[in-house]
Amino acid sequence: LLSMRWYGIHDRVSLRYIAQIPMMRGIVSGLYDIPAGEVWDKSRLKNLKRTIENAGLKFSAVESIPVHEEIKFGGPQRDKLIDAYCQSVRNMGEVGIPVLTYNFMPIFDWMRTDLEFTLPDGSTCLCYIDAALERIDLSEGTGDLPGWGAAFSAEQLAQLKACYEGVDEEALWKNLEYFLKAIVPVAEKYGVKLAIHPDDPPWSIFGLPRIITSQAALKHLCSLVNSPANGIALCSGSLGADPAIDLLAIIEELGDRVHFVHARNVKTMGHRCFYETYHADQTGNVPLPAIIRALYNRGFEGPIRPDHGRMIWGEVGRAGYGLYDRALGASYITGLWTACGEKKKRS
Ligand code: DNO
Repeated sequence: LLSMRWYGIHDRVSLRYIAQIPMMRGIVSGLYDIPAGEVWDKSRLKNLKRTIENAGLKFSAVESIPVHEEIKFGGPQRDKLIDAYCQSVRNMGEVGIPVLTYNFMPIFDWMRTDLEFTLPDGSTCLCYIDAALERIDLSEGTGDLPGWGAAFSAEQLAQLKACYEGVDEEALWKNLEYFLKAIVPVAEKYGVKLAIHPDDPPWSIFGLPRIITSQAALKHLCSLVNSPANGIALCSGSLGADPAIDLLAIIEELGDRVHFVHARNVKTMGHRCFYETYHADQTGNVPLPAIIRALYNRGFEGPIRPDHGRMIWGEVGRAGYGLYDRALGASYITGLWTACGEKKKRS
């Protein structure tokens, strides 16, 4: 189900424009004003769904209900917070939204060091350079840290970081397992497929542990609670930033647990150094044609969305989430998908 991420009525990219992209069918969205830890209200989810459906599209996935830090570091309030999370999942299921993506990255979500990296053709894209990350000074808080949506003051950040002292990868896995044991049965019962988003980039940053960083990790996650509802979001760009990760092998091994696909491309410039190139770049790290074929052959029917695009044609907007380059990405995905069907018809 070809989908596009939409940030709600304040998104500069309107639902009407998204619906004009050929073959576009679904919307990935969420209630972005609700703080982590609070229940996502059923009537608000219903309203959002109605708005999306009025544009002729389906609400194909929630991205994301944030997992409260206490759940991740295993704080004293976690049971209460997990209950609230379960309630949001129930509400989603009752409203009829089939997929939920979430992540388990401590404190920071996706991270880049430059949101306007200029390419030779004059377009700009997101990029990550490890050495530049090391130069980032967090002593004043997160400020306008590239790639990071929420802002923390210096005190908040210090407090949070202190909570993670002693939380190593093993402890983080334990906390993830604890969380999954509570939410997977609820998701299963209410018809929601969970899709964990890999860590982006898939390595530790700012000294914090990151665990969803490899094929083995994804496999381990699936085995922690062995239910079809406990799955993954195959984010080709996040995983593709590490050339050691074989995206096709992941589909081969865990294809039945891939519930959501973020399709994009990256190009490495060195160790832990990459920029986000256009979707169709055959010289990028991500073999999108082969990935789409593998998904097609496995009968993948979940939402697939173009991911971060470059800023092209003078567009201004949310870095990675403009209309034009993502629309090109969507059309590229459509072309690849259609070609798989044609090939099948001929053979
Ligand atoms: C970035 C997104 C991520 C993603 C979350 C999922 O553009 O792919 O922020 O939504 O990690 O929980």
